[in-house]
Amino acid sequence: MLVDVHKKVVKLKVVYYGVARSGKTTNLEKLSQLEGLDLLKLDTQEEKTLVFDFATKKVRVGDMTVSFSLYTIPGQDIYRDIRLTVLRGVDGLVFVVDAQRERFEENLNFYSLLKADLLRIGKKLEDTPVVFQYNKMDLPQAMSYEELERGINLDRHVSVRASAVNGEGVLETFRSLEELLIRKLERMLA
Ligand SMILES: Nc1nc2c(ncn2[C@@H]2O[C@H](COP(=O)(O)OP(=O)(O)OP(=O)(O)O)[C@@H](O)[C@H]2O)c(=O)[nH]1
Ligand SMILES: [Mg+2]
Repeated sequence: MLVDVHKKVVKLKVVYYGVARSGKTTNLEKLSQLEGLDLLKLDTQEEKTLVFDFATKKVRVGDMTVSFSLYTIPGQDIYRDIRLTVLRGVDGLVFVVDAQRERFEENLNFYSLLKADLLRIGKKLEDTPVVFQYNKMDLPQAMSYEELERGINLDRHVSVRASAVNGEGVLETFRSLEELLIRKLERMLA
C-alpha cells in the first residue's frame, strides 16, 4: 500500500491467485471490458500466462483517490519465482477456484501454497483481505456452491459464484474485495 497524503492518493495492489487455467486472466479481461480499463497481458502462450496481466482501476473514497493495481499470477507450477514477485506488496487477494470436480485437490493444494507464498514474502493470509471466487460454475462437472464452501473455503472468506468467461460474477467479485479493502483503509485512516 502506498499513501500520498498530499495528493490524497492511495495505491493498493490486488492479485488474482489460483490454479492454472482457473480463469484469472479471463477475470481481468472481462473486468477491463466492463469497466473500460486498459489491460496489459505479458507473455502468453496458448492462453497460459507466463509473467502476469496488469490493469488499474480508480475509485473515489471521500476526498481520496484509491487506485487499484490488478495483477494475475501465472498458475503453472514452474513459475514459482514469478508468482512470488507478483505477490510482493499485495494488499488484497482474489482466490480463483476452478469449480470442476476433478480439480478439487489442486485447488486445495493451491490454498496451502498461497499461505506458504505469503509467509515467504513476510505476510499472513489472516491480515490480507481475500475473496474466494468459484469459477466455471457453468460447467456440468462443477461442484455445487455448498460443496465448495465446505470443501475449500476452510477459513470462511467472502465467496462469489462466477462464470468469468460469460462475464458473470466478475464485477461482484471485484466489488466484494474492493469493499473489504476500503473498509480496512477507512479503519487505518480513522
Ligand atoms: N466454461 C468456462 N470456461 C472458462 C471460464 N473462465 C475461464 N474459462 C476458460 O478457461 C481457460 C483458461 O482461462 P484463463 O483465464 O487463461 O486461466 P488463467 O487462470 O489465467 O490460467 P494461467 O494463466 O495458466 O494460470 C480459457 O479457455 C477460458 O476461456 C468459465 O467461467 N467457464
Ligand atoms: Mg493467466
